[in-house]
Amino acid sequence: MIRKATLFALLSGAPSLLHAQSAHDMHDMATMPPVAPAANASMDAMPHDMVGMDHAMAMRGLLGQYGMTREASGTSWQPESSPMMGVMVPAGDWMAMVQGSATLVTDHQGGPRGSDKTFSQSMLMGMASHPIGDRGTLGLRAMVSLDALMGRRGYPLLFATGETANGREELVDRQHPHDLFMELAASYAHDLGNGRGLYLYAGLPGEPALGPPAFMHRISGMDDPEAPITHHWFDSTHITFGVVTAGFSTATWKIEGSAFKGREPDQRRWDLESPKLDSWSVRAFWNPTANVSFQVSTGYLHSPEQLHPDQNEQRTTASVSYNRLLGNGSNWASTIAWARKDERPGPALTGWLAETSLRLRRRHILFARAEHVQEAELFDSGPLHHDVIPVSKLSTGYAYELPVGKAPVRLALGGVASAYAYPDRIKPAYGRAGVKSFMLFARLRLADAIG
Ligand SMILES: [Cu+2]
Repeated sequence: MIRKATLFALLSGAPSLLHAQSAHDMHDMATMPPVAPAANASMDAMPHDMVGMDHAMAMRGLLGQYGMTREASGTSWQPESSPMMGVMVPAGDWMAMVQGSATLVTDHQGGPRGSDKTFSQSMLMGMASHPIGDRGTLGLRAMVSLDALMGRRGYPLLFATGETANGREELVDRQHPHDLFMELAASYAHDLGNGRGLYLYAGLPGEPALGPPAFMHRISGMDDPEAPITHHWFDSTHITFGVVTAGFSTATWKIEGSAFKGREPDQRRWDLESPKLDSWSVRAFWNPTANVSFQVSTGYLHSPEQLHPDQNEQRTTASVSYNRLLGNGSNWASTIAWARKDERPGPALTGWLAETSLRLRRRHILFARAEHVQEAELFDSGPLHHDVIPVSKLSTGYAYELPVGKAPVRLALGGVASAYAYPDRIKPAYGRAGVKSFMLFARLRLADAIG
């Protein structure tokens, strides 16, 4: 996390990105409350000695007239008080930022269907914006991942389903790797005045207007090295090969619609896939205060699964995220989300998720995630094939985070443990009782600390 103070320092022409001292000098500024949306959501309201008018423009979001900390993955919103992630890069009259993390994980999933694996997860994202005329903003985003190094079968994760490793079998009790290209997107935003604006976003790949911000990009979820087992209920569309989104926003709410490719990425994770616009979604966000973000969305996914090409899906989600800066490098972020997948033809499957992450004094990170989901893909044959099976999972974790020298990089060392509840009829497959899993991890993240 880069502290807002560091950001101001960099924008004000601090000579070196690696000059960590500035963060300490401006510690008090870092605990400043975030910009209130009601104040026209701009930095203009700030005292002039903190950030000049020129730089105020650079702090705005890519897609609208509000602080850039409101923007999460794709075109999604999060609470504007969310800590700034990443490192600002001086780039002439462009505003540019880099985000990234790399995590080494040792994974043990318990019970007869569990297994062990050590693997790496990674993400590097660059974003840049440039004004066009008086009222326009051009935005560019590129995000890559080396997750595919873990192999096509991804990593063991009990009760995770979705996508395929070989084009023939479903991945079950495994989390698929993410594609090398997670996002290559461009946007144009047009300021209509009074905090209102229109925007257009296109990506190959990109993220359509469906679901809450993707788990690895939302503050409440990014500390947990596990993917949620509800990933294919909420945010599995975060890498979609072909997306066009248009939206309208005000200071506190927005509505947007997407046309996109319904098919999930295939098992070849290193390539770009051909685009299509055969699916649609609509989504609304309401951020009534800097600390809260509500989301509702629904989308039609045409033939999402390569192994069930005749099946379509209507996916509906609702979520609320809450973030609070606690001062002294502490922050508390939480998300509660609900989703329903109507498989057509097929069952209607509900998923719930609640997660929270508490960071204390830039050192201690406590996080937890609870999920409840109706699964229909755990058994690909036998009497339980296509049975709808309710599964609950609870994960709790801790990490100790420390700076790495004077670089804007933080090292976190931590672990997460998970326990489950599931019906008797699947106990022969998953274990009688007390199945537990854990992961130990070491993560480097490009970031300073929380404001
Ligand atoms: Cu994913």
